[in-house]
Amino acid sequence: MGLQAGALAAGLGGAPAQAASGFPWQQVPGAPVRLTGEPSPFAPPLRRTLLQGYGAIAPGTGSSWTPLEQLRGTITPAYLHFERHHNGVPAIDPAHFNLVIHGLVNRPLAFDLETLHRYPMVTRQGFIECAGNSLPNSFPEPQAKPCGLIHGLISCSEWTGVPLGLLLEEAGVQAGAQWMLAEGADAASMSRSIPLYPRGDDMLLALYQNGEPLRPEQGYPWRLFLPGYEGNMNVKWLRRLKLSAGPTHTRDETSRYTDLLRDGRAEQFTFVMGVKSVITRPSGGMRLAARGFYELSGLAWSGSGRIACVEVSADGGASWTEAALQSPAQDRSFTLFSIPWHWDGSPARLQSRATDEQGNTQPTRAQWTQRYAPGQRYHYNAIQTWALDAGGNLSNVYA
Ligand SMILES: Nc1nc2c(c(=O)[nH]1)N[C@H]1C(S)=C(S)[C@@H](COP(=O)(O)O)O[C@H]1N2
Ligand SMILES: [Mo]
Repeated sequence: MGLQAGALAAGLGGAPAQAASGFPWQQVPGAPVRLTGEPSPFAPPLRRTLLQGYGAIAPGTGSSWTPLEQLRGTITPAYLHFERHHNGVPAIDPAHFNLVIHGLVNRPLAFDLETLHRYPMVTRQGFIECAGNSLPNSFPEPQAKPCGLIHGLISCSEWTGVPLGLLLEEAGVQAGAQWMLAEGADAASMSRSIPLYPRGDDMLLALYQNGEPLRPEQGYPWRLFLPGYEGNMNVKWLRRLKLSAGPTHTRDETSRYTDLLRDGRAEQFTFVMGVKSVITRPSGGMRLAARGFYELSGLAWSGSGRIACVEVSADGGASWTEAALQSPAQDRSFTLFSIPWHWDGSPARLQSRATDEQGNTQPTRAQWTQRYAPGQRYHYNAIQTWALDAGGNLSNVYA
């Protein structure tokens, strides 16, 4: 499906006069330096889209979705990182806040911000994805939504913080402790049980996101960052970790996030997010102005490791071609892929299919729905199909 771009720019035409005289901005000094940067007023404004399921009754309970199709890169700017709050964003002053580690430990400890800053920190890139991401595609009928409103409950950042293992070691984890309860200091007291093994070494108490202190909506002054694990476990505004022998079975992990299977059983504790990819450009709601050259590009990620390969299809999965990975594939992070394509003006069905280094491959929608009971909403990672009609319009369809 490869093709050279060639001759997409306009010819010089009436422009020679300008080429000689220059642009008006070259005639006067530019604006002064300023304390903080802002996007250009001439660039299209970038916004998250809000979903507030309970309306004015509980405006803090809901989500905001990252406009994936308007961004291009592996790092989500902090002001566009998706949000998911179960009862609003608390305004925490770290002067009156600490993190307690207790339960099955030799020495219960409390850490404040100043103390935490004395510990060595590590930096790593990684995504956070809500278990409910892509949920609109689990509905029986395809929703006419843009990419970011289907798949935008994921964002990827560079996180910096204290390895949790250091703090746990200091408290002295007792032999019988296999799990810990993590509780947030928000009005939801959001709580999850987290196994200490086998991934304990990866866990981070994150204090910085993309180089700046966490923003309130991302958990200021600190949050858990558990690479590859479902978003909900990345507890924000963390107030305590209680070491325990087994899981606590909190409301947040029994009322939600379990997966109902076809045979009537339910799977609990699906921690690792599946392998997934989506073509962000072009995608649903966009329009191709003319036939000819296009670059199909998008994002791939997996909770199990690095992305090994992304294939793209323009015929609804009948044939596949391997896309180029545009960024070094990082462990449990966004990976960019792209592939050149020539649109001949006929209807097409654009798909991408990611495979990770563990050999996990994205299922088709039929495979995914066959595994789960009707009404299953969480952990949707099936292949996305964008239908392109002869008029150049793209929309979300089920293949
Ligand atoms: N304390 C607390 N932690 C929380 C939540 C919450 O409501 N309260 N939401 C969880 C959910 S469901 C997700 S998907 C992620 C979202 O993180 P973000 O808002 O930084 O994108 O945070 C998790 N941590
Ligand atoms: Mo979530």
